[in-house]
Amino acid sequence: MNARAFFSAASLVLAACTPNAVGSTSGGGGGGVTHTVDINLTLSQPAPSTYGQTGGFTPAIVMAKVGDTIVFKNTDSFAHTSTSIPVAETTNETQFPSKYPFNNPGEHPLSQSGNTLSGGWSSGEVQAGSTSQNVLVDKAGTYLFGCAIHYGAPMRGAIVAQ
Ligand SMILES: [Cu+2]
Repeated sequence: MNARAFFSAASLVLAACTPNAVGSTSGGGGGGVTHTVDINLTLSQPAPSTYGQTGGFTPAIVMAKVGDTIVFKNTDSFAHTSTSIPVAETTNETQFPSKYPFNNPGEHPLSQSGNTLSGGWSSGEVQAGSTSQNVLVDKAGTYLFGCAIHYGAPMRGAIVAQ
């Protein structure tokens, strides 16, 4: 790695730790921390990950512990959702499905439902400037999610809970 590349990498790490940077972790005390995931299709460009292409969410991969809370904040200028992808839709449970995964019978991703990782959730439409319901990190595992409006963009992310 040359000096310039190293400096860029170091800057990214610093940005990730700055309280005002998009996406943040706060709280603590008795009940775990709150991870705020920024929703912004323009800001968060597609990027490769072990789960396939992510995009639209920052951080795209959230590392969390059981007892933590996840909230999704829309800093974009139009509506998005954060909607869990049913495990049955994924490939080996670790790859974003290529086909739209949110049209299963009884699923209404544009309405808010669920508040745990293991139970599945959808924020419903989160308007510009608004924040989703709290989603509890209730069980260890890998949870893939996406935006039900712009899944193909791609707008996809993952939560890894330990
Ligand atoms: Cu969207």
